[in-house]
Amino acid sequence: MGNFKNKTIYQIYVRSFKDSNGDGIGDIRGIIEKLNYLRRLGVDYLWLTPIFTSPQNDNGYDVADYLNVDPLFGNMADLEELIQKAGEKGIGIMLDMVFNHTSTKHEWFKRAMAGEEEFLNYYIFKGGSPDTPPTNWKSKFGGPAWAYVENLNKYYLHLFDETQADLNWGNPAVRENLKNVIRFWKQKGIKGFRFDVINLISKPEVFEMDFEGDGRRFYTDGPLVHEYIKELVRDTGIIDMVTVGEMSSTSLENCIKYSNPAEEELSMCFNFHHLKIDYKDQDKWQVIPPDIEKLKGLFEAWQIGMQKTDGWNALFWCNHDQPRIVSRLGDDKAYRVVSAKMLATSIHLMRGTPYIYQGEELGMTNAYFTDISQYQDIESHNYYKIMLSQGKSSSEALKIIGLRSRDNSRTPMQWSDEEYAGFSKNKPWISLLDNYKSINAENGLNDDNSIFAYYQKLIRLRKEKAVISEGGIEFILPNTKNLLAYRRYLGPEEIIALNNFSNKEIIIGQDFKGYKAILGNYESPLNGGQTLRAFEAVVLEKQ
Ligand code: TEU
Ligand code: CA
Repeated sequence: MGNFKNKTIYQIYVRSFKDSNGDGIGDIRGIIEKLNYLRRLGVDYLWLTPIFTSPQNDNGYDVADYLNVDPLFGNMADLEELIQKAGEKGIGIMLDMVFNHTSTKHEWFKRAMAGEEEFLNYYIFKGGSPDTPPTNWKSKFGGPAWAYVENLNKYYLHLFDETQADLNWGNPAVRENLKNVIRFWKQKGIKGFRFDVINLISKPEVFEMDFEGDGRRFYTDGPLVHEYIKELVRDTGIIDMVTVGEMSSTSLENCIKYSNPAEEELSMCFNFHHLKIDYKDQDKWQVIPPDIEKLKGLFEAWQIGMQKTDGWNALFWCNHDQPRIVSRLGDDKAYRVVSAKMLATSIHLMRGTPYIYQGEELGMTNAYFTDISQYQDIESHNYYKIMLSQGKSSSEALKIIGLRSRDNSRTPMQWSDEEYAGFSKNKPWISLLDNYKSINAENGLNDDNSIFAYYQKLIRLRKEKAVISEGGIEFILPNTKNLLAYRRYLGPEEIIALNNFSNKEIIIGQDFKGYKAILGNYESPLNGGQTLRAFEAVVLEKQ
């Protein structure tokens, strides 16, 4: 297994990072322009969201050709230059492999639609009549998971959009083709891979109706998923690279297996349980206040569960599918800077590999769009319609979309206070936030107390202190409400992180004698951490 324990990974949502040619869409040359910024931050890998040829119905998660760069983002030479120049700065490039499904514009799907038997078997086609789909499963983007094709008199499965057809991993030819994709990019100098919804690739033998849910229990962490991953990793020789699987609605038990080095599957897993603490009944579209005590319980269960079994977590709050964390669990008004730093502290010192999503290091906020036309995301539009059809008023629906939309994190990166936030010379593909005049990278770079400077310190600490990258973890003071506290240990070394998730003072009542504060988000920690102010975070080291 590669050494990733003291590394930090930065996620780039390419279309919103930096536009180099003025078409309003971020691109590969834009990333090249910003390599010095990324180096200053101190990150080790850049995970680029899909840059492959795509009709862009789901912003590149609908791939039409895995071996080419979409002209929207540049060309192969640009990507090669990025790999080269990033490499010179000690930064590796990771690509995002969308292997559960292809775009319906992919050659394979087109040939299936033409009725070619060989290619029908690349996807999951089932017989049925126009009004009886094979099962009642739901797409994760709303509506049925099956689309009917009249001339074939068959349905195909799409767990996501209708234009994203699920591949049939049971077909060895599919698996071989996907291995060739990995081999191709590996030989270009790619240093790691993120695998999109990789725990959904193994579908059950028999397709059953789901009378309890949307069908996910039949295909999540499916019957052959571990075998398929092992085979892919072994046959492409990527065991020493950094690999992360995005695991949708997964279980701890499965993530232990996916990430345990002895299993030779992946380096680590993303799971989303900690980001559902403000969902009612696990339903993203039913908003409730975040349950911090539940959050603490989940962190503890996953951290301790992974530690006991030699599994490894990806540590993250934000990505291109999630609202901005400072708007969600912090306070993006009165305590924006302090709460952004606390949220960073709370996960960066845990056992696992931290991920930073572009703009998180600036404390970028949710979009606060006021009109449905400002949203670009397919999921937001689908659910807006679904909510209206369920009888919600448009203002109720907009309020929910405002809190939940994936576009919250997809607004253009705020580089400076120049026009269009220094992101582009022209109007960006999605609305900019008004707050870019004050929240921007230039300000972050010029202020020793900025959120950016704080992330630099966290990244450096992980490299300097083996207790953070390699040490054990134990949760402490679990009964103190709104406090997330843990102790890291390695031989004589010890670190304690105290994080106040509320805007009220917390009295801890323990004096931590013999410890010294080495980092905090307030000027000076009170009483060595006995009292924590609103959203205060303190990191103590044993002397
Ligand atoms: O996301 C998978 C996924 O589970 C999310 O889309 C999730 O269902 C959604 O955000 C819930 O609201 C991955 C990618 O990260 C996402 O951008 C893609 O749209 C999706 O897969 C399909 O490829
Ligand atoms: Ca561009």
